[in-house]
Amino acid sequence: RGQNFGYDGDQGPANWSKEYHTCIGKHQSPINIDEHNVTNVSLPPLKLIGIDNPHQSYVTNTGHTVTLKINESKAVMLSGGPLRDTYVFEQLHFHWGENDFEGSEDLINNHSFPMEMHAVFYKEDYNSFKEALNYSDGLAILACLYEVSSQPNPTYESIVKVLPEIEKKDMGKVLQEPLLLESIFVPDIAKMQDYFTYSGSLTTPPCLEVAKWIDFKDHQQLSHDQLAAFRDIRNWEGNKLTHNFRPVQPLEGREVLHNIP
Ligand code: SG7
Ligand code: ZN
Repeated sequence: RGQNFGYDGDQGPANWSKEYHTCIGKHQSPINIDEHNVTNVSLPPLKLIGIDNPHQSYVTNTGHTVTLKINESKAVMLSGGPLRDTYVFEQLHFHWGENDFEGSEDLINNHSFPMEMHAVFYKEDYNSFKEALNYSDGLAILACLYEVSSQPNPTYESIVKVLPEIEKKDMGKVLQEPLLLESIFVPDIAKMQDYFTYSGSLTTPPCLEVAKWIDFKDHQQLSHDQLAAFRDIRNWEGNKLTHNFRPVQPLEGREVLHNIP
């Protein structure tokens, strides 16, 4: 028991609930967001603080994804929008597919994107990420979708370049230059108030239903080669981690809000 879930066959998403009963809840993620079936709203401004100055960053191969953490605690915080409280940045990570036509977890009008980033925040009042997992309002997760571009995205080069050095599970590396998270979190800060939001779960076991999802409508770009570099890292079994996205889950009557800036 523990970290031995995968994305194929016996260990794949269809079998997660055998070991993790919480993966068959009624508020699971990811979902398909049907743009013709969202409720347009005008929420208070979403506030992201601490992303306009560079942070020393540490990138790790977890065997299920690549995560990025910063070394200061409570330096990056999220509040406003659909959130009642303040949330502290924990880590960000990526989901991708084996080709440029799939890989995102949430879909937009049933369309897949080649990659999706999740920036995970926990509610400050709960004092730690682990403790926050016990509460239905424990996490807020920012999601950003990627498209394929012909040119490499220079912002991501520092991350892409260390991937071969963290090829195996539990390998980690400090990025050479401090990273400006603003450029990683949001494609265009001027468009960050345009997003979808809904209540859901972690997209990996134990699939806890503790997250408010906030999906930016704007997309970022990565080149084919940059995307391909992620597919070359190895998973917890030592095989290539060619894909790590969970398929969409039933909406079960949940409402998806679209914030109009
Ligand atoms: C990724 O997604 C990792 C996990 C994360 C999981 O596999 O980022 O985190 C770590 C530290 O390995 O699990 C409990 C947790 O955050 C699910 O997160 S997600 O719902 O945002 N995809
Ligand atoms: Zn994720």
